[in-house]
Amino acid sequence: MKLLIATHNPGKVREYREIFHDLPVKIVSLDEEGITMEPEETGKTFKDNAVLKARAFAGAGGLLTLADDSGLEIDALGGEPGVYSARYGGTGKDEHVRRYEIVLSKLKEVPWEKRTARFRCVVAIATPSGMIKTADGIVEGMISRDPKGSNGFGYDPIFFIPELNQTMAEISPEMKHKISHRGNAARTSIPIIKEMRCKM
Ligand code: ITT
Repeated sequence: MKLLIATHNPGKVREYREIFHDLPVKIVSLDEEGITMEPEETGKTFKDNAVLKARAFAGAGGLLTLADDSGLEIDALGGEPGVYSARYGGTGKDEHVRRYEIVLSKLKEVPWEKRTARFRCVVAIATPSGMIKTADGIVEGMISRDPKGSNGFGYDPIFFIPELNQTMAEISPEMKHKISHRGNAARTSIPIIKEMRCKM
């Protein structure tokens, strides 16, 4: 049985492969299945967009499909970039450095105690016949003053975890999966995947 990880973000594909390494399904990516469509993310919430992506790709691929919508919520910016995390400051694919630099410059005058933020992830799992379930995860942290570390992807170099005294890009992948929004959402989704696999 295949599980399609329906994302065009290679960082997400890598993380799901690692988190689900002992799940009794064959993890496949959009590239491996030759699926090139990119549904427009018109939802106002992470859940709306996760559901929209999972439905569209399950229909296109005919497989049990997992999609995630995720992002960074910064309290001092009223929850921005939120659902716009992948498009903050433009839609270019490889512009994550520019994106976190925009965040850092917007927070220049913001004192440390007001730099609270969280990563949020909603996972949606869909079957081609239209069954759909969701799971979510969260991790709290602070926006650092400077980027640090080269692991992970996206905003990880500026997401500081006080308990570990490191950014999300400095910790190991194993530690990231243990504490992260995606790790938490993925673990909650394991029984859902096992159940839906039996109904395919
Ligand atoms: P797909 O829609 O194809 O899955 P995407 O990258 O556009 O890829 P999202 O719309 O869910 O995905 O946007 C998520 C963005 O939030 C992502 O591009 C990063 O900028 C940020 N993000 C999400 N999870 C992250 C993580 O674990 N570490 C760092 N940044 C993350």
